[in-house]
Amino acid sequence: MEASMEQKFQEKIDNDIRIEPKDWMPEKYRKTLIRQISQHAHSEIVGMLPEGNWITRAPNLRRKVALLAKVQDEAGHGLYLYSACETLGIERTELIDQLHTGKAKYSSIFNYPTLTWADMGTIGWLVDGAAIMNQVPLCRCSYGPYARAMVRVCKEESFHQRQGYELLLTLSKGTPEQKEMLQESVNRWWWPALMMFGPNDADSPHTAQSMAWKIKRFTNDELRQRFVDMCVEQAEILGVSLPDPDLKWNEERGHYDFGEINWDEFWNVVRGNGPCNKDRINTRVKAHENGQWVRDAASAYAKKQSEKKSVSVA
Ligand code: BYC
Repeated sequence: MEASMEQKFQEKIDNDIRIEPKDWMPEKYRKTLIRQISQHAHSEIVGMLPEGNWITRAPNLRRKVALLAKVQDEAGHGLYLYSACETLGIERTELIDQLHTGKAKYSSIFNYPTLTWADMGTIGWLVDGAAIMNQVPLCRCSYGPYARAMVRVCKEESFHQRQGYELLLTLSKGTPEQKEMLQESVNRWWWPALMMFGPNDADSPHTAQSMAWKIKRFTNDELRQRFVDMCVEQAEILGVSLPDPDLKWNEERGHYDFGEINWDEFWNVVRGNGPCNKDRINTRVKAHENGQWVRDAASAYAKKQSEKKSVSVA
């Protein structure tokens, strides 16, 4: 019985028919989606912290407004993604608890510190750039609510990437100190940005199954390669070098070759020992506790409204 349900499910996937919340799905598909979508939602929420640090220090009103809007967008992305995840039969409180207790992962990139103003531009260029590369194919993910959420997320991410690149372009035309700040920032973020795509395909336990289910449309290495190819030209326009002596065009492959990622550093950060992991989680837990009164007020209001409704129906 189960086998034929699974066959029908796979046929739908193979024919690019979306899976919706009430459709039958294998338990492993549901669990994989909960893992990936919640990790993604957590990344958006934790991702507000490195940039939030710089809102009060933005150099002018235009930059402050753009940065505020970007950080707010990320809160919104977290909320759509938590909602998409809840359609799989898990409560948001449980998801948030998994983040706070360290059971759920979030992107490694947000465990690095933002030391200079140039980091606001570099995050937009490289981190949002990598996010777009990874997320545009997710608009064609087989699970309907995730795919639909990603359409809006990607539109907003494109604005984030542009604001970052434009910020860096301004620095690239500035004083020698500004140019130096730009290069130093790119030097720190380049390798962590490449790590965002996850382990090499050979070491990725989930890729093969997620590709068969069309949750992922490209492998980690395919997306990473596209990202490197795209960045080289953009770096030239900015007049910065990318900190990789092995980066060079390979005529035969039609792609840039690049050096080996420091996977020890990657796994160390993923396991909770990066420069900012503890600080990020502590800050999130504190913010959540401080927001308890807002949740209480919202539930009290919702309860009052539903009482009023039931009185008027009666
Ligand atoms: N950091 O078999 P794999 C953003 C984990 S951008 C931490 O390849 P999968 C934003 C992985 O979870 C960032 N952990 O897994 C941008 C798995 O561990 P578990 C968020 C990582 O799922 C700007 C293990 O390593 N984007 O949101 O097939 C501003 C093996 O990996 C990382 C998304 O989440 C990492 N970098 O592929 C604000 C996009 N990489 O779960 C916000 C959606 C891997 O077995 N997610 N791991 O314990 C995806 O596309 C995929 O989940 C990944 C990983 C490509 C990230």
